Amino acid sequence: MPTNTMIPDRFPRNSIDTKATVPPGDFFLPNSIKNDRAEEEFLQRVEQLGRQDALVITHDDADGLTSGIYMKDWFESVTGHSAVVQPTSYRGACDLPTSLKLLNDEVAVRPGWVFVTDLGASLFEAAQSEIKALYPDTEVGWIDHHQWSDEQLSELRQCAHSVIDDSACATQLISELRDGAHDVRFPLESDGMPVEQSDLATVVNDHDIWIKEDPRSDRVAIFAEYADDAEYMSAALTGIEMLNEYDETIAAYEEENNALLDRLVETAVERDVGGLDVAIAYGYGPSASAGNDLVEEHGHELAVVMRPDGSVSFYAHSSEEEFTECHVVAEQLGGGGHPTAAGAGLSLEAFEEYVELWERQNRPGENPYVATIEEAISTVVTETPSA
Ligand SMILES: [Mn+2]
Repeated sequence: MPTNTMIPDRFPRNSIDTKATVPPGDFFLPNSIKNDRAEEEFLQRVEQLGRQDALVITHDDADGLTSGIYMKDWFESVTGHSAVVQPTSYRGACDLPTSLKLLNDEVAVRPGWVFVTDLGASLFEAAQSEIKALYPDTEVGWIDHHQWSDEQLSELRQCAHSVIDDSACATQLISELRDGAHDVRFPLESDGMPVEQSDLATVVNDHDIWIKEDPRSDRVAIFAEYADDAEYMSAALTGIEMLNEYDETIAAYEEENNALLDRLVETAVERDVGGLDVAIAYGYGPSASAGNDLVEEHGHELAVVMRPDGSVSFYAHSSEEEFTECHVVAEQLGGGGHPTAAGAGLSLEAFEEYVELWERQNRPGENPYVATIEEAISTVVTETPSA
């Protein structure tokens, strides 16, 4: 099957409108092909490693990519051996459990170390049997800052060296460990984090744990989101200097992000659903920022952002003084979340269904899924007597 050439001219992706409404090329590939490709790439990466080397598996956001590349840098500088980084998403192709299974089943020479950074307890549960099967050939070190239950932590400690601490993001935890400034001991010598990297770690932390005091943190996040993983990681290795060196690249990504944001907010339609003032936006882009603008600045009680891939997000005022049932609406559609931010996925079963949606791109009011979403909202609104 042809790969990139299978996207016809009918689906260009070269303007803000098309970037907002046309899914990226590989959206049209069957999952089985996406999975095979990701697994093949993973195996090629890991086959370069010897017994003394390390594999780092991490999340693919700013904190994940930065912590992954800093873990590699730390390991390589204190051991003199090599490490490779495998960025993954929670539900994407070749996720953590799949990667570890491949390592157990398909790789002839397994690396002596696997480090996992910025990935949470749900993945540990899914990968636990593979982690146990790696030992004693391979040892595992896990650094994370998400919520873990006591039971999960005690299971983790039985099969891995763990640093689970919610006081700072994963990148910042690695910075502290490498500086010898963390209470927990990790089985790698603390040789001192390069200052430039510590400075970037502070900015990543500001973003990742929502301190949001440093104006540079949004630039870092946008760079991580829009650049290729490899490009971002090689830039992050230079530390805070990255923001100067890549100033123009980041500015271009920011411009695109802002244009996508404006488009989402400007094309949103207003609906009254069971007495609730709802704004419905359609398109790819920074959906949390768009949702935030629609409720906080434009005064809607609930913002709905639908994407061409069938995913949909709900946002309400963070003050929790108005609508606080976003998670209940999302649950009606098979998703979930929090009272003021939640998400779900509508199933686009056929290609035709997608095209139908795409052709109505600039008219969210006519979108065939709006009725489904409004129904979910109105069920919740009628069940909840207003305060
Ligand atoms: Mn993180």
